[in-house]
Order: sequence, then structure tokens, then C-alpha cells
Amino acid sequence: MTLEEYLRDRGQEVDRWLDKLLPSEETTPSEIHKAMRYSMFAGGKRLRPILVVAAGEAFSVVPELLYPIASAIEMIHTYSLIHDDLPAMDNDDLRRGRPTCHKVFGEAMAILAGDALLTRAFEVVAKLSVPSDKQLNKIEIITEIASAAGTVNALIGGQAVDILSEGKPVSAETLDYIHSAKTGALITASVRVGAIMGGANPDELELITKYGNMAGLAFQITDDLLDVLATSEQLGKTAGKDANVQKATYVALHGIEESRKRANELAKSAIEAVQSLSKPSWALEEIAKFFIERAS
Ligand code: GRG
Repeated sequence: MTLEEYLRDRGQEVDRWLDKLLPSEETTPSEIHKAMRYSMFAGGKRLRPILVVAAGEAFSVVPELLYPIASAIEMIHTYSLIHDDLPAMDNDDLRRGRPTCHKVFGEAMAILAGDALLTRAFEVVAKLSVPSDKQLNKIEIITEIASAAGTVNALIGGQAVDILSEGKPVSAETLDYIHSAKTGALITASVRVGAIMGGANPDELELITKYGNMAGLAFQITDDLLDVLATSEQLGKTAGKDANVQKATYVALHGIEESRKRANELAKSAIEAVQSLSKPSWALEEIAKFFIERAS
């Protein structure tokens, strides 16, 4: 199987589960469910849920346990994008190649759609039926996802520092914090929850965490590069946005060549980390390469 086939296959399976796990558009109140589904099925790459699956597969976890957790992670990611696009945050009109949620459904519904996806994510994992020997793993996974979505070295913390830093000179240290919290935490949590469900031991979890941290940073540096080098059409979101709002980015701070070099080194180290696992890590290795080679 090529990586392209793998991403397509696992991505389609994630979509099937998401469709099952989200209330239908007809469910009352219909408008909020339409808004949630509008953003959810707008063509995201599904990289985080695919990471959950790839890590879980390396630890021989069955699909029925993996895909609901993968879907929950994608719900949280999509909530963060909806809220990030709001006028009070990044104020963006385009996401996943379509008008943003608030442009179509209004700000109030977009805020609620984000809130609802975040809440539904936890409901899905909490309700997941697992064998008795995996009950503790499930609680650990809920904790893991909550921490990654929170404020301490995590999604909301990273977003807060990012917003507070706009238009100000930002040190390399602060930028690393923004990247690892805003982007890295959820990516690292994605691989960790797959491995936790598979009963990874502390050494294995450390290697998986290393992979997540390094691949996550490589992903974000590539995102900064694409913001400068790709078009809005390629990206499905507004290109050149970072420079326009004087956002601190890896490229702004270190330049294009240094950024490319760093992303390459990080992807290589991420691959070495999972190779030391002595588990089938082909998909994780290929995904780390894809993170720095992607064009959107
Ligand atoms: C509002 C709490 C809160 C957080 C927002 C996600 C986010 C944090 C901001 C979006 C802007 C940004 C550049 C975030 C870094 C993470 C990132 C590159 C998100 C885009 O991820 P992709 O490329 O998107 O995987 P798709 O649409 O393919 O899922």
C-alpha cells in the first residue's frame, strides 16, 4: 500500500465514523447540527485521526476502539479551526476551501458549533464500550485529550499566547512554545492515545511522545512555509495571512532555508524514534515524511 492509499483508506473510514457519531442535520435543533457538519465535512486532511489509527495499529488495537477516539480528536481539531476563524480571533473567510462557519451560519452558531464539537468529543470517548482490562486506558485517554485541548502547554494556551503576541517582537523561545502548544499538543496526543489504547509501556510511550513532538513541530514549520510559498487555492485557506497580521512564524524568525532544514531534521528524528519501537511503524514513518512534503 502506498501512503496515498493509506491516507485515503483510513481518512474515508474516519469520515464514516464521524458521520455515525455526529447528530444528523435533521436532529433538532437542526441549524446547529448543520453548522457542525458543514465544518466537519468540508474536506479536512484528517491527519490527526489518521495518526491515532496509525499509532493504534502499530500496537494492534482493533478498529472499533480506535476510530471513535480518532473521531473525537478530529472533532476537537475542527472546533479549534471554527473558533480560530472567528472575527475575534483570526477573522478568516476561507477554511478547507469553503467560506468559514461563521460566514455561513453567523457568529453565534459558529461559536456554538465549536463548543458542541468539543463537548461531543468527550461524550464519544466516555461512552466508548471497552473490555474490562481497558477501562483504565480509556480514562487515561480522556485525561490525555482534555490536557491537550487545555491551557497548560496545550491548544488553548498556545492560541492565547499567539493572539497576545500579534504585532510584537517574539523570541524564538516564545515561538517554540506557541507551536508546541497550539499545534504540537494535539498531534502528540493523537499518537499517544492510540498507543495508550494498545497498552504501550512507559518506554514505548516515551518514544511515541518524541515522535509526536518532533513530527508536530515539523508539521507546523511546514505550515509556516506553506503560508509564504503556497496559494490560497492550494491551501483552502487564506495564504500570506501570517505576514499580513505580522504573526510570529518560524519562517519570519529563521528564514525559509533554515526552516526547511529544521523541518527535515525533525522529521528524520521523529522517524528514528518510532523505528526504535520494534513495532510495525511504516505508516507513522511515512506520515512524518508527508508532514514536510505536503503541498496543502
Ligand atoms: C481556538 C482554542 C483555539 C485554538 C485554535 C487550530 C488553531 C488553534 C489555529 C488555526 C491556525 C493554525 C495555523 C493552527 C496551527 C495548526 C494547524 C496547522 C491547523 C491546520 O491543520 P490541518 O492542515 O487542517 O491539518 P485540515 O483542515 O486539513 O484539518
